Amino acid sequence: MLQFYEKCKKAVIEGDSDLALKLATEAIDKNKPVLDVIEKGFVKGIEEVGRLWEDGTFFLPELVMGAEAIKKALSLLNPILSDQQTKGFKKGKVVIGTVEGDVHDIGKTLVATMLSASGFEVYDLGFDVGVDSFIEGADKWGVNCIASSALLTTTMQKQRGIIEKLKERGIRNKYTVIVGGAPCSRKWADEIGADGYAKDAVSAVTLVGKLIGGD
Ligand code: B1M
Repeated sequence: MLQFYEKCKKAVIEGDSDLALKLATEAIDKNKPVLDVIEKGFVKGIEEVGRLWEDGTFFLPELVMGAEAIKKALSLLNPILSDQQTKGFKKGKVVIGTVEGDVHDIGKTLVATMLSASGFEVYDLGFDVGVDSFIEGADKWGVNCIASSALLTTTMQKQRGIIEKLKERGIRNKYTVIVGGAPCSRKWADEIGADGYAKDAVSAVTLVGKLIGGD
């Protein structure tokens, strides 16, 4: 299995979308554990791409190609992930998105998929989502939780913006607010007054379960 994960990782590092898609198809056909294939294979690949980009080995085209390769694989694997989980009654409603000015949506989509696979009703606003859109969505769908993802140290300030706007409107207590994304931390969540922080998709499910799902 390790060798298979390595192949997935390599396909993303090489920005080979066709191979990534082929490996995702093989994972499904051979009934491999989809979450492991994503996290131990494809995600390791995009993390390495990020590292190589940071140290100057890769340039923007390689970063984009790596992102396209993992997105191709996830377009097949995410729906399967949902189907593999048990679907029971809906535990609560969550609106999720990547904050304004930020197009990183791979991790956010994984979190959204895992939440809906775990029984939450999820409204995914996509990426580059303005503060007002989060709040309008929350209001429109009557959600319990507003979840925002930020991958840039600059855009994470928008997570603070969501909380400030809720306070300004006098509705802060109406929603549970959680944050996540690579530059975020428990400390950041405390600093901005969020109700919770999760470091990855699996802990996001546990966190939301504790906060709104009655777990
Ligand atoms: Co960009 N990028 N990028 N990028 N990119 C980072 C984030 C960076 C760390 C790379 C680096 O320097 N090593 C760096 C940010 C530096 C910083 O702010 N300190 C960076 C930069 C600088 C940029 C640009 C500015 C580059 C440029 O144009 N010069 C630009 C910004 C564009 C913009 O947003 N305005 C840019 C662009 C891009 C691409 C478009 C090419 C592409 C994104 C494609 C896409 O998402 N559709 C991209 C990618 C792929 C990355 C890296 C390599 C990988 C991100 C990723 O998908 N990881 C990234 C480096 C890295 O993170 N190692 C990098 C895999 C994903 C599964 O993990 O998103 O962390 P992640 O999600 C995890 C957890 O964080 C958590 O759960 C997920 C699953 O376990 N999580 C949550 C996420 N959201 C959550 C929400 C929750 C709970 C948990 O609750 C609400």
